[in-house]
Amino acid sequence: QQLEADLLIAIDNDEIEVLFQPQFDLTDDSLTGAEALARWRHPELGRIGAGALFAIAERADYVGPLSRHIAHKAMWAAKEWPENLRLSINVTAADLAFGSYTRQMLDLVRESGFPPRRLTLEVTEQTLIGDITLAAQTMAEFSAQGIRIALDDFGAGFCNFRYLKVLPIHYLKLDRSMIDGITTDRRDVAVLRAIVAMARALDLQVIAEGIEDEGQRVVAAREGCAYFQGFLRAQPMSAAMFQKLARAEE
Ligand code: G
Ligand code: G
Ligand code: MN
Ligand code: NA
Repeated sequence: QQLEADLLIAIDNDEIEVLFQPQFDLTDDSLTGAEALARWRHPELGRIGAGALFAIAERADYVGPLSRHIAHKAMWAAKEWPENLRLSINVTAADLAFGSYTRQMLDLVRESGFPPRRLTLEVTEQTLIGDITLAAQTMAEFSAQGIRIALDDFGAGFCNFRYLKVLPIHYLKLDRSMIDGITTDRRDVAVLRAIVAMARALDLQVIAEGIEDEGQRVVAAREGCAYFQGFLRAQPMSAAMFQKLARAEE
């Protein structure tokens, strides 16, 4: 297909864009870092989102190079940030299953000079379907270098609570669908409360994703979530815009 062929030259043509969505502390509203989100600026089709981009990459057998390119761009941007800020990068199933992924990521980290202790890898449950022992091993190798792991989109799929027991993770990132109803439905608050209690017992910090209004921010803070990300405060933005925001918040 044409798109797959286009993708093979997209990196060289610098068509892969990495945006940054700010993340904030729920106790004092301070900026804590950003999640890197990829888009493809296709010369004819315009902007292609990350979901479609990775589906095309999968078909082109090009997930590895694409992921490394995104991680490289994100880390080179992030090393200019104030040193209290963290960078989150998304990880796919194909990444984790790839034998030399850990070594290649750690090489990228070293080359970029971005401190590994300020890096978080966001892993979805869907990513973990397959060899859970291998995933745990890979994560432990990252952990040993100071890199933290977030379980992303938590609550969106089949929550396998066993993951929480066997994986060396630091953050639970609640899916937007877990947040949507917390100002309107008592059951949503009950579920949130139970998850935060469980997270606390497991020494995990909770990140609330998709906070769109002040009411949701207040409830998430009151219920003990540690961090949030959402359109209430900021959309994904260019590296230059994020850099400006970070300087202004310093
Ligand atoms: O920002 P957007 O709505 O396009 O994101 C859609 C999904 O794609 C999100 O779940 C996000 O985690 C994922 N995603 C965005 N950027 C990347 C990336 O660089 N790598 C991977 N593996 N997934 C990404
Ligand atoms: O699943 P993951 O956390 O990687 O997904 C990030 C995606 O969620 C991005 O595409 C981002 O644009 C989107 N997102 C972030 N905050 C909000 C929000 O407040 N509302 C909505 N609708 N989407 C959001
Ligand atoms: Mn994510
Ligand atoms: Na995700």
